[in-house]
Amino acid sequence: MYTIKTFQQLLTDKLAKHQGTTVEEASDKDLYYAVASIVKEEMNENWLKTRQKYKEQDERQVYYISMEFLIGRLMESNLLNCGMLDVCTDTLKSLGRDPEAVYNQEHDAALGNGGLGRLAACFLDSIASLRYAGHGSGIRYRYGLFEQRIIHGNQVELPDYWLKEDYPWETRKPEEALKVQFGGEVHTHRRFDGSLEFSYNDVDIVRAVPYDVQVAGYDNDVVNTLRLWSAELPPEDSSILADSESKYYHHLDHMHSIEQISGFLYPDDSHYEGKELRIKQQYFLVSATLQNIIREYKERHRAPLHKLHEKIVIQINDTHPSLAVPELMRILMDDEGFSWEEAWEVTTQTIAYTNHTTLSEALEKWPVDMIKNLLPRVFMIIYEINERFCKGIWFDHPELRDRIPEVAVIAHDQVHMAHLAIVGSFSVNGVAKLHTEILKNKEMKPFYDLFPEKFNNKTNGITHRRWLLQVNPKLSDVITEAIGPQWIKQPSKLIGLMRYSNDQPFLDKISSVKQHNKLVLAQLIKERTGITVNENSIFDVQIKRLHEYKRQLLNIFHVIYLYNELKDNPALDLTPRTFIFAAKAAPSYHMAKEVIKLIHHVASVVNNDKDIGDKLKVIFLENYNVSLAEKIIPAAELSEQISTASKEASGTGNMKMMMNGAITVGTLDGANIEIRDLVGDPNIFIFGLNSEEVLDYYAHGGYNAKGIYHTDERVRKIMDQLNGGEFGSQEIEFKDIFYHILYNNDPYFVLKDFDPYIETHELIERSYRNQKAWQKMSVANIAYSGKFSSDRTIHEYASDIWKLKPLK
Ligand code: 26W
Repeated sequence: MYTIKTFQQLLTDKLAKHQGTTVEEASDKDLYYAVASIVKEEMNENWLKTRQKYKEQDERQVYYISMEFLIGRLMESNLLNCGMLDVCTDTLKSLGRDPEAVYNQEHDAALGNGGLGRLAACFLDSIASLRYAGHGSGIRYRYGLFEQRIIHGNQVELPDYWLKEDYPWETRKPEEALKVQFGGEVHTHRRFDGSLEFSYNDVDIVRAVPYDVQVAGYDNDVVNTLRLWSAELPPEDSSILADSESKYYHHLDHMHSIEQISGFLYPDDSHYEGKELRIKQQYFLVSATLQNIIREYKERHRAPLHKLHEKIVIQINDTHPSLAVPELMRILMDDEGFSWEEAWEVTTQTIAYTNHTTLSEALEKWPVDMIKNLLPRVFMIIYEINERFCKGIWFDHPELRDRIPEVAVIAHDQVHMAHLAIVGSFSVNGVAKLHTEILKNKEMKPFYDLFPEKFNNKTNGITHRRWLLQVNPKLSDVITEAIGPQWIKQPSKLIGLMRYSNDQPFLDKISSVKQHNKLVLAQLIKERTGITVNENSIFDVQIKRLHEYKRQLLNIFHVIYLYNELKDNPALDLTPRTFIFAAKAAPSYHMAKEVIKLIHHVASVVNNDKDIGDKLKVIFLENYNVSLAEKIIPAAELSEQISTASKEASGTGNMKMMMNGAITVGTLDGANIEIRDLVGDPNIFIFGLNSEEVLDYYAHGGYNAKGIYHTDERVRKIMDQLNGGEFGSQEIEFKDIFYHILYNNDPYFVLKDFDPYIETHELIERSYRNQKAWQKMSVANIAYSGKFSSDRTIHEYASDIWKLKPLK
């Protein structure tokens, strides 16, 4: 392994050879590229070896298809997994350079919206670290998730052109490009043997070019691949000689529309929109991935494709890649000569589906005409899948006949992607216990009645390597000092920390690490916002996408309530608080943007009120992304997980903050329930309606938001302040929020949960005053967080769904 001396030498050579510069002259960017090139070379050899081993051992492999991989920066995680993080950091320091400034040169790769995309990235890390043969497959969007700026409290979106500088972690593989077909007309011919043949007229051909990103396992020499597809004009089309201006422009237009397919990531994860470009992206990803899988299978095996499912399993991340079902059918039948029955057998034993949301407005349904025009052959297959499925129910389950419209793949001129995914796969999983139960007993009940064996739960997880070891080195050291380093490979060992929950010197270390991390965050806040926060205040953190169901509004109502209390009674003995928010709203999500604006306006009133001083501060950090999360999470003391019960499928930020010693204040929703089951009620603050109560209100009514407005003075005051423009100016009022809550009857139960939320925060306040008790709670949370490592999750996927054995 490297020493500072040998690493220095390497770096010097790299700088000289590649950039023609010296350590002294080099910019941070030069150093960044030089280090990246060292790491990439280090991984290359193992990359090759890993592929060879997979070939030799010929075990089952998984392909994880996802429209999103929110990988963030890769420099530190690659260095860490290759065992070079410390030596690299020390070397840079020894050269008088700031390692963080060098690492920060990397543009945060935001090829995802939030939870679902970050989960995919954590899974890749765990798959490689556990030595599984797993490949990620996604899209190389030229523009990632928009960059958020706040102007006068309003979110504005800037394009995220993350590829404007060389991306050192990718390798373009043009020789492995494939073709994906869109549009055209299908003609059916009958062959002599009676089988059908399909030919096409006037199709548009798109070239799918893979860019491979290495995924290094932790300290195990495994390097897997994340393959990202880019859409290009096929070379034979680009040599067209235009003999007129209009032809030339038409040609450019055509090229542009093809390149658009991998042009940008759709930034909306709340409301499904039937945009044609989006379905093009989905089919592009799925078709390229499946052709690639079949090609690799043929290279590796002499066995016929009838055994595909014995060697390959495909996990689809939500319904976004659910065209994998008809596309695999198409390839097997049209290209490989399978009968329908044979193709169906293989397809439904190969594909497994993960559901990430039960919000009806996010469920994908595509207009039949759109799919028919864009993917005529695929549509024929979907049509046939639907026919056979519905007929099957009619004849085999007469008791379910009147539920056919509810479960049909095609109904009311729409293709229901979740239904397609369930019917076409052998496994359907939710992402936390409660979520899976809601799928089985409510959202997807008729399917559960039909195929109970398909349904299973896989509670989410996060990679503790990035989210603890990498982002919180000081805490990691304290942990290792106490229980040894085994937790790094076996995170369940963190439970050993419970032995120290009465050990005052240990508790002191934990709390001084937190204090240090708070100071670092306070500095960042100062740099980015100009606001000085009290580093002895409670750091109360809510960081996640902005959604009504996540209820940032409830949090800001609490802030307003405290502000009002302090104004009424300046002598109130209150432990100072810093409320930290970060959140992006989907560009078209009006209510979410109103909440961002409200947070800013409340912040400017509270932060500038001399009576309040540093008792309350409200901080909104703009442009929330993976790198910002890495800076906030180690400093969090309170983790706000306050979704309307039943709405948050799992949550993963809750796990990240718990692992870094924050205490959760939350509803009984998603994985919060499993966190509580582990740490026990004394180590978590649970409040509010539970999912049964919420679902019962939705089903039977009985909730009256106006009633609360009229009876609870605190609520009425806050609402009237919004309506009266007290947190704005004459032009800026928050009437939309006011009317939405009162006249749409507060669909997310903000007012209903207000009182228990306030009461719980009062309890939190009292608990925080007993620092020793708080530290013990913090340790319990870290100790029990091992279960939420994505290593555990991936073990479960590998043993229950994928049936994979680790590489020897
Ligand atoms: C229609 C476009 C669209 C795009 C993305 C709809 C929905 C999505 C995702 C399903 C949203 C998402 O990220 N869901 C989150 O997935 C996480 C990982 O499983 C869970 O932890 C979160 O609770 C869930 O909201």
